Amino acid sequence: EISRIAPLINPTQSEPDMSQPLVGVIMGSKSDWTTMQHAVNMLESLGVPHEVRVVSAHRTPDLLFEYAEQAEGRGLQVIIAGAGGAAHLPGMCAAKTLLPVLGVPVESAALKGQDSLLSIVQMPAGIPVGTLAIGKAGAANAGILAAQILAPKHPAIRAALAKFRDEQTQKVLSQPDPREE
Ligand code: RP5
Repeated sequence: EISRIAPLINPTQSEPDMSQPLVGVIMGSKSDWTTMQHAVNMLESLGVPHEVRVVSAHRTPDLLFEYAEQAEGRGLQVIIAGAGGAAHLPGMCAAKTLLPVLGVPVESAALKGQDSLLSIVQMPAGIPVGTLAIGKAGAANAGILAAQILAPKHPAIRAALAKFRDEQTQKVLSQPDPREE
């Protein structure tokens, strides 16, 4: 019966406090920003409170452990970790937290990010990393997926996601001829 189905949105749930980050976006190097900015842009456009940090698994391993261990206690609910090459940042981060970790393989110069992808996606059973596509698409989708993880408890984020989907659909439908600008 319809009446037994809980409403999709509970109006009593509070809107996100923008001063309390819910998503931590970390990356192995400043050089990853060109890619990872697409995750951050998506979080911004969906109204998801977030923070951004360079945390390197091999150059600052103690900082990585500290960040991952403290993330949940600081109120984060999802971590997006981008790295390239021997990209162990997402996996090591996931090993030190119970928060869901989304991994973004950054496109490397030598192997076009296939090294990053395989390093991140091939986690042994027990410590999952939700791995996205290489590069810009993966970063943008990590931002969207983080918002989708948060959406059930945050009606404003859910509404932003619904609007984003609708606008994306309308954009395609309104330009059926690919030759038109
Ligand atoms: C990884 O090594 C980083 O995630 C980056 O993608 C790659 C290269 O880093 P830089 O040498 O540009 O700092 O740790």
